[in-house]
Amino acid sequence: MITGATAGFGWATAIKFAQNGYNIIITGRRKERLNELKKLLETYNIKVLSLNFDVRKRDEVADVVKGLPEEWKKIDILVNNAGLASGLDHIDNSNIDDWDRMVDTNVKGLLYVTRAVCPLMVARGSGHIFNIGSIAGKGAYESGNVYCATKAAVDTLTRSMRIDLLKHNIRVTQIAPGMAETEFSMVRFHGDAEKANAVYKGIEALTAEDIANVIYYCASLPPHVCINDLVITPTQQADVIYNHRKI
Ligand code: NDP
Ligand code: 8X3
Repeated sequence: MITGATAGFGWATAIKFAQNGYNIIITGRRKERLNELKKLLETYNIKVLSLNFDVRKRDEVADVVKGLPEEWKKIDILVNNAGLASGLDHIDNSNIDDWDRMVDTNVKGLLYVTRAVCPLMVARGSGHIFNIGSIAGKGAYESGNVYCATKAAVDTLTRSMRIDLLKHNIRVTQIAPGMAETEFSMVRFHGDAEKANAVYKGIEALTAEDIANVIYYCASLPPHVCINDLVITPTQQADVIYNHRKI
């Protein structure tokens, strides 16, 4: 089950797992994108269930998971990927709606989905949860304030979840990427393509496929091996502050 499969990492991850024979539950808010992805995934001869919901809607998340057909309740892998940055402004000048959007999606949404899916894994005594954090959760940068804080929350939640789920044989892995060229920056800058493109200028950024490959690698290790935390940046980026642009 992949949240936020309509673009970027989620989309690429769905394809990677489909290529390797997994049946997949894809989720997101944009229905047409889900329909398009479902058709594409089905070309790999797997089963696909498409669920159109917003991770911020607590009751809807619970109801959708509760209403899963029996055969789809055996979720082996949950990829908590749905998330976003909204705005890039100093703390004294930010749009509070942007803050709400990030906290509600990146932290509360991830929790709602986890709370709904986890008991299914606990009941079966196995499972693997991936939380998509960020290098923004490992260090703060100017104007990153609330986005960084939400990803720091994902970092801490991942560690705590791993402890809580230890006795249930559930692997919990955080993937913490650096700069990756997806729709992320277009969303962050509210559709301003010039600002979005400037983020990656002179940098060979990560691709969504790079992240999908890493997730698949972690998932395909033997069941007694759990990658706890994986930070991945482009070679031209050292951390949230230092990068080397070739311009
Ligand atoms: P994209 O914008 O390309 O994809 C984001 C996905 O999240 C979309 O499928 C979107 O679907 C979904 N989503 C957003 N809000 C909601 C919501 N409320 N309910 C359901 N789905 C939602 O970005 P990325 O693929 O780059 O981002 C994926 C994750 O990776 C995010 O958590 C992001 O913070 C993180 N990340 C990204 C990095 C980057 O540089 N790109 C680096 C580090 C981490 P829809 O709009 O259809 O609902
Ligand atoms: C996205 C990476 O550095 O733009 O999570 O915050 S960064």
